[in-house]
Amino acid sequence: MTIGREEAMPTPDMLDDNKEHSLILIKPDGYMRGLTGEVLARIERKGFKLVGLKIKKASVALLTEHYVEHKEKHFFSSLLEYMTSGPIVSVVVEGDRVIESLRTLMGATNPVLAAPGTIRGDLGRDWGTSNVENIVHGSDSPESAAREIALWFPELIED
Ligand code: D4T
Repeated sequence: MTIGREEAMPTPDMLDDNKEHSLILIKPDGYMRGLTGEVLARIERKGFKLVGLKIKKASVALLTEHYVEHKEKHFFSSLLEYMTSGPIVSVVVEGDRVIESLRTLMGATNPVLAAPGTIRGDLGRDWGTSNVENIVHGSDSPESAAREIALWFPELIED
């Protein structure tokens, strides 16, 4: 009997607690510019595994939770406007030291300052808008990753 690919590699229905995970978002500018494949390819070529993936327009409630640490900042309302301007691709990525590795791969927050070779450094720029359009988000610590994955992928988390 031939073993189908599905049988050989089942879709995860829960995350392995023993592995490190990061939540990546391809933000509306990245999605609308057709950079989803490029960003995912860079993550995969780096050697990490995609274990959750969806495309949706995020609600203000979800984004307010996601960016709760910035709620009082002057740029919060323009950040919400930018993040609701189109669909977002949310991704759970798995692998050793994935959080730190993906922060390095993404580059500095401001794409004007991000180093060449990074996602933001190679693909981002200033578009003359009031918000920083920087293509991707990546969790910045294990605590943030756990919180963010529970928000964007509650179905992958054990109760
Ligand atoms: P995210 O969280 O989106 O991966 O980005 P960073 O981790 O690199 O940066 P951040 O949390 O400091 O900022 C979150 C988000 O807010 C936007 N932003 C930030 C902005 O519009 N104006 C600003 O002055 C700053 C600091 C960009 C990213």
